[in-house]
Amino acid sequence: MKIDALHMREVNMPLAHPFETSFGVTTTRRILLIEIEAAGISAWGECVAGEHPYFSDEMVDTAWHITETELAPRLLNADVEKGSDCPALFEQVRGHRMAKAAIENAVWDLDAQLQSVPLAKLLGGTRDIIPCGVSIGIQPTLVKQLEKVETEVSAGYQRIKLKCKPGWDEKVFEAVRARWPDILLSCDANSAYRLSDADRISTWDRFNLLMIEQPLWYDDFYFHAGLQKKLKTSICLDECIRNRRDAQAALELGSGRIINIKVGRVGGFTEAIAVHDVAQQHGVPVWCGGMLETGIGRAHNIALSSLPNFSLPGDVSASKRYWAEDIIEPEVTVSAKGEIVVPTASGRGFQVKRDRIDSITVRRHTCTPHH
Ligand code: OSB
Ligand code: MG
Repeated sequence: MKIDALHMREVNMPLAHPFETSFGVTTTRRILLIEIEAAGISAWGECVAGEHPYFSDEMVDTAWHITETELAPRLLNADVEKGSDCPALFEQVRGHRMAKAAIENAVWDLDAQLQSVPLAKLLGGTRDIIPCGVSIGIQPTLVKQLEKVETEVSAGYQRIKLKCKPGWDEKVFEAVRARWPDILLSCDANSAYRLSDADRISTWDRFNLLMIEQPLWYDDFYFHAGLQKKLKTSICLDECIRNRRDAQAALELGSGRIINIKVGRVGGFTEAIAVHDVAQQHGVPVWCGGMLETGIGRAHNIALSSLPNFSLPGDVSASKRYWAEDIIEPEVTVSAKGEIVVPTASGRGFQVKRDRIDSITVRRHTCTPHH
């Protein structure tokens, strides 16, 4: 495929509600979007790097720099046929997986459109509908936290995940379980605990959580194995799984029994599918994580979630939970049963609202091939 241009743009979008995790509060998202133009078609990718290097070592500005100076030139001066050609093209550049993923995913989107197949099918998806959960941020008060859970349980979401940190954990789980003894409930610590907390964490078995997500250091899966041995509750790995080798090593070590796959965190759809396959070979279920994406990243997450081993509800929820107005149409909606229908139209299956994107764009840059 001959790529005519790669357009980078940064959009700024205020979240409908601030989102607090153990590493900080987000009120407005700064998001790098990638648009690839080829054969008169326009394909999109979203970079999930955050405003600060707090979740991972990437952030919007490093992704912008690496995209402009390293990745876009490699893409534009190569002859890629499909998304899975991208990892080899970008191999010389170490790390920067979220920046790489945004481009690779746009190439998959392009390929799906050129072949007139749904992106989900191109990725190997088999599900027509996907089960959805929500990730609820840390709230200012316990009363507000319970109100949020009430809202999402009533909306039909199939799994509730509570963000937690030392000082905002047991009392919250206790209160939520007292009111909803039977819901599928999990927590996500985003690396806020240390080995000295292990005994206390092991008492959380009494809350019957589906999983405890990334309790220890963001770059560790060795010490997580020791913690998992002390728990009845499954550990779910997020931050520490960067690629299929990490997944294999972590599962061989017994570091967790569930993996959260974020396509940006592992560097693109090719690696995300590989992690999915490794987990499946180990009999370990996966689910699709979220990074407060716009509709473009969300559409890609829906397509990925249609793969067979995405058997647990993901953090893929409705557009309106995040944005007053999304940048795609139709917006992503979730049924009263907590399900999203996987689109059957060609490509990502959601139209991009270009006027809306233009109106929130704060910087742009176009890269073209050398002649
Ligand atoms: O750890 O899953 C996480 C958001 C930003 C950074 C990290 C995480 C999250 C979420 C939100 O949990 C998931 C969503 O997009 O709804
Ligand atoms: Mg997480």
